[in-house]
Amino acid sequence: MGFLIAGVVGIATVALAWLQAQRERRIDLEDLDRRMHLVTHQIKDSVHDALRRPESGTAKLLADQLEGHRRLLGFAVFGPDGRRIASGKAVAEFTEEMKPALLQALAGKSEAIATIRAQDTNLQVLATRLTNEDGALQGVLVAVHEMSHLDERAAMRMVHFAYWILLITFLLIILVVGVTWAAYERPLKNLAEWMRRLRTDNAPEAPPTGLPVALLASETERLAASFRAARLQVSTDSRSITRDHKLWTRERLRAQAVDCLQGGQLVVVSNREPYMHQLRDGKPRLIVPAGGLVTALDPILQACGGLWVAHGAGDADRQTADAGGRLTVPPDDGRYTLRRVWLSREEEQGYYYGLSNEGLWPLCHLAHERPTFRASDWDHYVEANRRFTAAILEEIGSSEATVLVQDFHLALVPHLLKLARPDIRVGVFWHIPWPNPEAFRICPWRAEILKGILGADLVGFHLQQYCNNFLDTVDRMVEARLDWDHFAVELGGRRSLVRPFPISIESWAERGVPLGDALTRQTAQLQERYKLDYGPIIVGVDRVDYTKGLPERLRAVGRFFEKYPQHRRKLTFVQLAAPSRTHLRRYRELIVELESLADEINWKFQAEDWKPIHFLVDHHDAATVHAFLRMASVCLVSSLHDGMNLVAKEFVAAKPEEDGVLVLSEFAGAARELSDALIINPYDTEQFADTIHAAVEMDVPERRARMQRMRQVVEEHNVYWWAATFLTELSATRTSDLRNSGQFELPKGLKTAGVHV
Ligand code: ADQ
Repeated sequence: MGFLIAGVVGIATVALAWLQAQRERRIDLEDLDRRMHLVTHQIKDSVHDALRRPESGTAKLLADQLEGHRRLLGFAVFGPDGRRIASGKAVAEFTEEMKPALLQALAGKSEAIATIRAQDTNLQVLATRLTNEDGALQGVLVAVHEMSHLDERAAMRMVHFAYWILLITFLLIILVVGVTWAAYERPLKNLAEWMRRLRTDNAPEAPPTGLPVALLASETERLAASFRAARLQVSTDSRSITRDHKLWTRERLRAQAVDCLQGGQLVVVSNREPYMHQLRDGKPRLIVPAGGLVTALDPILQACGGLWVAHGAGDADRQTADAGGRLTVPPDDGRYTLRRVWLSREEEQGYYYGLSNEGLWPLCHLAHERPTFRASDWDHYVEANRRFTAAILEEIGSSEATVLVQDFHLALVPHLLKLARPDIRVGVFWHIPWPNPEAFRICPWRAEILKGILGADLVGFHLQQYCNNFLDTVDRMVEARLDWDHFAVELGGRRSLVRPFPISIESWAERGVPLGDALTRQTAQLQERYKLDYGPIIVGVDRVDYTKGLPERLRAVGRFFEKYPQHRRKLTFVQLAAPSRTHLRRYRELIVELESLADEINWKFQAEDWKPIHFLVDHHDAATVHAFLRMASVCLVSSLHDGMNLVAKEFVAAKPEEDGVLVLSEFAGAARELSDALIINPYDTEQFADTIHAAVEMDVPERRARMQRMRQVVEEHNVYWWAATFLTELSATRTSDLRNSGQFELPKGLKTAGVHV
């Protein structure tokens, strides 16, 4: 770079100096012309007179007058026929050089001037035509001037100018560097020093002022706030877990919950119910719906007791609940109450399939699926949120309660609850990512949704990054006061804290799946049923959803068998795929696409009765999911975008023998915690296939070391830890009266009167 700048400055300097020298040479030439004209004019009359005499007398008569002085070499006089009549001594030898100008004058030009190269020098020749009164040609007077001094002077000037330009450039550079140093270097040094002190915990609250770039100043403030929040979080975590070295269990959570609830009731509200009844052969059959939310929250209510309010979506749900829609669950071991909310087909279509799954789901997941927003869906969404709120209020009556609102289906519930009961504590947990403000702003009801969520005292996301995105979104779309230092929002006199709570799972033993001999028997049955007798298996377990990267996964598995043929007939990939949201065309099409992709790959590589891919579309029970995870030597999680992804943690939890390799998408929240997984970009088929190969080939000590570290993370940060930290943080928030603030409006189309208090 330095050479380039020096080169450019050098070329520019030479060019400028040359131009300036040429300009001055032109001026010198004009000056020389003027002088030659003058001296020519002075002797012109004498030459006229002399030419009037006989030719032999002319030279004599002019004699010394034709001699030059210094650089004027002298004159020559020619007759009308071009013959030289007389000349000074010094010009006699330049007759040839005078010819071009002389011929022009003889041809009729009153004055002809020419610059001629002669021997070692340049000559300027001026030929003046002399005529008598009748205009008849008498002769030509030629003046010759030596001009080498002009060239010398031009060269000297060029060097001179070059020096000047270099000097000025040098001074300018010093000036620019000086000014830049004053404007940037010092403030940036202050910033670096402040950052160093921030890291070592001694920094003053505010970052240094006077930063040269405004954007840098505001980003610095946010960075400092995130840093402080993260440190606060780490210190809270280390206080709660490492100090007493005790793992979080159901019992410990129960004790913590009693403390936090202070006699109040614990209420969970979500769209999905933890226990659903479906008609099978005319009889109600119990189903635990597949999904991360149920996996995480059911153990908590089982531990603490309380109430779960959810949509009764099963076709046998009404006949298995009482008149109020209530039943105790789990059905064989009643630990808490499930209150089912009834929605009509039309409401379910608009609120659940429409706004929630075709609008908010793609809006929050950056998986290249365009969200669809319909005004009628929004109306149903508002109405359904009102219904859920009414059910909660009816259940809690006038008692104290802590309500945990779950997920994007119920964004308005926190606000509606606080309108009716400002005294209850409300926390909301958003199970999916929160996108950046640019992505979120396309939602037509963005302000209503944000205000709805901000009814909660505590807003939880899986990752700090989602918290940052949420606060940025609030900052740009709602008239609220942001407290970046404490990660809080103040709106209409209320305060909501925004915090990361990475969700997790309970152990498989606590989920009551078969272990020991029962598991061995179950594994043998599955192997026989699916003909899995060709060595180890690789597994995937997912709801069929376009965010989970399933086509990308199948393509990578196909490429793996193509690129590494040595693994054919020695490994089998099993995908457990739970149909999900099949009412929506996009989801139905995805199942068809996946089945045909699996068929294509199987057709290409299958040999004898070995099939590379087993694509098992079903909602499998927890025992089956566990058995497959336990059997597998490798688990593939390839989400294109995922809030957390519990399957990754379930696989780790299913490996007490500490063997097995997790291949995990960098776009799943779980990748932040499980850094010992092999991290992939699911869009990069080649890298994905190579990583499967690396996972299969990994040596035992490395597999164990990685798995050990991941198991420690999952054991320590289990779902009880998640619930305990959420409840503890929520119980520490102050509730305030929202109704009195007067600034908090109802979402469009909603009347408080509709909420039964
Ligand atoms: P989901 O997208 O539903 O949840 P995920 O975290 O992948 O997310 O959990 C799926 C659950 O369903 C797991 O417990 C898994 O075992 C189970 N499951 C999957 N396929 C199954 C099958 N075929 N049969 C039976 N069970 C199956 C949302 C967010 C996630 C977030 C969770 C929890 O999208 O990012 O991790 O909530 O917050």
